[in-house]
Amino acid sequence: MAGSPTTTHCPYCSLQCGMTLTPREQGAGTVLEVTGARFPTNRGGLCEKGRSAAELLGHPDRLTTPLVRDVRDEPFRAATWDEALRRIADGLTVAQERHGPDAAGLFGGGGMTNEKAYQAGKFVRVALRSASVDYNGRFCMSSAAAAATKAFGVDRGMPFPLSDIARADTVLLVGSNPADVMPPAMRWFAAGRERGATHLVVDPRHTATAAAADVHLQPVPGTDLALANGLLHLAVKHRLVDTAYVAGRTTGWPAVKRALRQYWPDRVERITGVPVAVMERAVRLLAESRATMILSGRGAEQHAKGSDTALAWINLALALGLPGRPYSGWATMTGQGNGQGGREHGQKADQLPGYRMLADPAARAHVAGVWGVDPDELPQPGVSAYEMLDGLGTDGGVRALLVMASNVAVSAPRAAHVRERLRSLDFLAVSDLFLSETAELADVVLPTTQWAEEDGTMTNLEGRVLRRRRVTDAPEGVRSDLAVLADLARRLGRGEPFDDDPRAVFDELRRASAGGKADYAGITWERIEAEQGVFWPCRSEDDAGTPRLFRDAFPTPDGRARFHVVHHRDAAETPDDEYPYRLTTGRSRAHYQSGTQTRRTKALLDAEPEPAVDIHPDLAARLGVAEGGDLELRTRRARARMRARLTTTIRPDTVFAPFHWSGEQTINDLTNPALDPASRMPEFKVCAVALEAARTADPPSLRSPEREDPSG
Ligand SMILES: Nc1nc2c(c(=O)[nH]1)N[C@H]1C(S)=C(S)[C@@H](COP(=O)(O)OP(=O)(O)OC[C@H]3O[C@@H](n4cnc5c(=O)[nH]c(N)nc54)[C@H](O)[C@@H]3O)O[C@H]1N2
Ligand SMILES: Nc1nc2c(c(=O)[nH]1)N[C@H]1C(S)=C(S)[C@@H](COP(=O)(O)OP(=O)(O)OC[C@H]3O[C@@H](n4cnc5c(=O)[nH]c(N)nc54)[C@H](O)[C@@H]3O)O[C@H]1N2
Ligand code: SF4
Ligand SMILES: [Mo]
Repeated sequence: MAGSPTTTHCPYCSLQCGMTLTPREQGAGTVLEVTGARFPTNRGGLCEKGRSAAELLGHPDRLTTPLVRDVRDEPFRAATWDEALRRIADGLTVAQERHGPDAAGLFGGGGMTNEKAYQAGKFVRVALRSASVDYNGRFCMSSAAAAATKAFGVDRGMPFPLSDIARADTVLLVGSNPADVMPPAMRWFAAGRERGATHLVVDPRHTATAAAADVHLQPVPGTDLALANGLLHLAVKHRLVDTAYVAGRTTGWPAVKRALRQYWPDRVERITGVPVAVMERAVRLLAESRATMILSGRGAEQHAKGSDTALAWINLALALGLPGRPYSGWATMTGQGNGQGGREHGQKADQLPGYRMLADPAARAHVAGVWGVDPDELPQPGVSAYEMLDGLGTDGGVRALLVMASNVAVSAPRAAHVRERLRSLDFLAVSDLFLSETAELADVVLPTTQWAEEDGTMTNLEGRVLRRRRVTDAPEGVRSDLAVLADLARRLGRGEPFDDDPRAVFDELRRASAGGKADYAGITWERIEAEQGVFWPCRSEDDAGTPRLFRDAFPTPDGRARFHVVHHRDAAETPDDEYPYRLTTGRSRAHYQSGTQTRRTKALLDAEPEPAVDIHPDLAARLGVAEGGDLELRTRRARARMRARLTTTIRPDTVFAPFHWSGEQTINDLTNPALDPASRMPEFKVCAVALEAARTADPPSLRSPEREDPSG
């Protein structure tokens, strides 16, 4: 029997491709067949991750019962929900009694629905009365978000629909590799090129995205800021600045113009390694086109100067008069499924729902009113994600932690240290679909629902609010995070009852966000279905929503965008005699994030069974490493080991490794947690590394001094 098809969205990235799930009988049971749906972002296209997503619904590793243990090194045993939740409530309460309210905390994720993200922030502020909440979006979007807020007065990843890419005449991608990370989005780039558009890519690797483009600028990792300033210096020199736009729509240009004098082309070539002639060509292409877009990705942003780097590219966009012009502007390609919504509704340490700021008295008063608490009872902003993890188990730090929808044991910088901090906690609870590397360290593990088993909303990279639909029942014994947070709030006995119905929570979120920057007040589930998603801000039910921002004004007090003076500085670590090369990290096409999901998917493991380090053949020859040979990577923090993939697509002074793997392939054991002062983003994208052909006989203890615990 074939059941009726239901349309919903992919569980993975922020493209949130529309997909249709159709029940089909297979053997003894029913499986869901996945096909692409004609949604405005993907028009029927799906990548291999989306196509294989349903494999995980009935996966044998799936957690279907809460797990507990009394002693960390003992095996888990199955427990009832009542016991598991009682233990969590006790763990959180005891920590607060002993060490104060902020000793209990929550670490969230940008993959959660808007309703869950909202509930998580409310749970910490109202039920725990704690300041200790932050989430993995800090590792993802925070630099671009900080820059956009400073320059434009609002942070919406793309201020225009994705399909506008096809209408732009020139597109520059900086540190963004959609060919691998959002393959169905490539149709819009291809359509643009068919119309004659010119595309430029800034990436230390000649990626699939760069290969499809017309111009590739291949800088030293961590030098994008200098490159942007250098391009703007040339724009000034060649009188390519849009002076009418600068005078009419911006403030702060004279100081930036003065500061740019230091970025003469030869100096910028020395810093970045990009030849002056290539910069000259690039700036002409950007300035002399009718419609130009600058699209930013994690390559430019995941640096200790990531927010200033994003500001440098925004300066260039403003000087060329792009933001608000048709099919033009600066945008960042948000990453996680709900990376955008996840940062709007209050799981970030300094934010409240609707993109309100927790430190703002008016924002506190509004949200406290919706939550039925006194504004003075709301905590003040807490610390950022890495700072929270680094302080776990210490004086003044979190002692009892609930991790929801993130696998920090693999994905946080200096991850071996983070695992050690997680082990030092008085109490750790993790909610996940599988026993992730973080869950392996916990006292209590909660099994949670997957995308096709729940209703809710997600906000994609365009700021379009979508409906995730429940298609199938969750396995017996599994509960949604929404219900878990409501139950825990009841057990903690503080505040008014929390709802566990996603629609009721969404309606509450609409009220909490009303009047804020990310205003969802006018968005209803019915409208989302009728209109293929609704773009925020949407202030009332007769407001059509806002697909394109900045046409007439910027949401700043004076309506103008702001230039910022920003200067190049070295990465937190630069190569030296001991660590002579640069390591950069990122994604490969078949795997997703910490790999909890995709390392369990047969189709994806077949496509990419293990990780590899990209290394230039010249460097490999110097090290004596052959194709497929084992390479040992060593930084000031730890060692890792991976196979070498020899490729001329990478600079000879730099290696690239994916972060999707665990065990001795945990590349984040090596990465540098140096933080951006404004966004608190860690420097995932560059650190100094030593490389050596690995001797296979090395015992594991010699390979990884920090990794004493075999579970790490
Ligand atoms: N297959 C797959 N797709 C994904 C994900 C996944 O894990 N797997 N994750 C999703 C998420 S959460 C995100 S945030 C997005 C991320 O999407 P992207 O930002 O496109 O992905 P990354 O691979 O992290 O980085 C992009 C590029 O930055 C380059 N780079 C490294 N250092 C530098 C530098 O200093 N300067 C510049 N200009 N470039 C540099 C890398 O070589 C890489 O090609 O992808 C989303 N989609
Ligand atoms: N070296 C390096 N490190 C990086 C990056 C990089 O480029 N380089 N990129 C960073 C970026 S951009 C990101 S976004 C982070 C992501 O890193 P993580 O936060 O670790 O991302 P995921 O692997 O998506 O983790 C989500 C976990 O939650 C589970 N899960 C999925 N949905 C739900 C749900 O609804 N509820 C619950 N309770 N669990 C759920 C999944 O099984 C998975 O274990 O990694 C960062 N780390
Ligand atoms: S591009 Fe992203 S949303 Fe689309 S199918 Fe692939 S993982 Fe899913
Ligand atoms: Mo991300």
